[in-house]
Amino acid sequence: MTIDKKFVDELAIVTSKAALASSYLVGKKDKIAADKAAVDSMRSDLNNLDIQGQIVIGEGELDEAPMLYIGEKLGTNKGPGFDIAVDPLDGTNFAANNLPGALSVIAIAEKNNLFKAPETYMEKISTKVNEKNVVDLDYTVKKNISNLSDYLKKNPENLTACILDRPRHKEIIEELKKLKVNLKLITDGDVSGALLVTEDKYNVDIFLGIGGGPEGVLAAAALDAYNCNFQGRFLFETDEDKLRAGKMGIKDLKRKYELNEIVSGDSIFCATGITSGDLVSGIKIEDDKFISETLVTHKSSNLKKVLKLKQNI
Ligand code: VTB
Repeated sequence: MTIDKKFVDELAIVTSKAALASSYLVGKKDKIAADKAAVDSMRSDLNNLDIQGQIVIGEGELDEAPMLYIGEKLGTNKGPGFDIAVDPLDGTNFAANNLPGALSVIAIAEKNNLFKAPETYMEKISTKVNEKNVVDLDYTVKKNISNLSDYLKKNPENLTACILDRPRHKEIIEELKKLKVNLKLITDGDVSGALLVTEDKYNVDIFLGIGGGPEGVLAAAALDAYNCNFQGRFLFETDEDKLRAGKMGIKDLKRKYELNEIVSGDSIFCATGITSGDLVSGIKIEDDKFISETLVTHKSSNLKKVLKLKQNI
């Protein structure tokens, strides 16, 4: 089964309108308000689609998030059944502080084809090399860089690694520096970071490190359409995390997941720019219209493009 292509346009409109809603709060130093605007818009628009949707990656669980919580059913209850992953505002700090890279993101797959992940950290790795045993989450940084360098026939000093700039990555960053690999350090927004391996124009060869699990699942959907490699391992640290994981049916808490264990079958991914960033430009308002740019992918039709829309406000 494949997902009808019409949903690409419908979902791009959903993320565009969520991005517009959030764009009014850009630079207002209020992360919560900027997020809420995107959440409210996304929820009401998803509810108007003829789908039987269910949130598998959302704003948290029912007890902590009143809207777009994991398990929430969305749509008119007519039409195909979808698993839905949302990050209505990826990069809340970017939006609050008017910095580049805030996105509104959705991914969908056919029912039971998206990994149901609790909100925890995830150790991740992505590259455009989709060959087994070149880059692997279980290898050392040194081995991954050496393999990647051999495979791409590029010296380590000509490779670039993207990683969240966090104290927890001190050792990885030190090792990359020792290997003379160029760094692209990002302060937030690791959906976008993981996607920088998809095209040569971004000049990123490998994305690695620990970021949000939900962001990992979202990125995996787009990386699948680009035929890139992705592996992730959820990190369940607290007893509460472990309990939640158990409730969600995760038995092996240390398991390394391959991309197609996270997203399988057909999928659609849409990421609209709120502020301009590496992937897409932010919302622009012209008179009573707004212009949005959305990175869209649809696996079965091999669609990967930036969709520019001009819509009435
Ligand atoms: C990343 C990033 C997000 O969280 O997943 C990061 O993509 C990981 O958490 O934009 P820490 O900030 O705790 O390192 C965000 O920064 C915010 O959700």
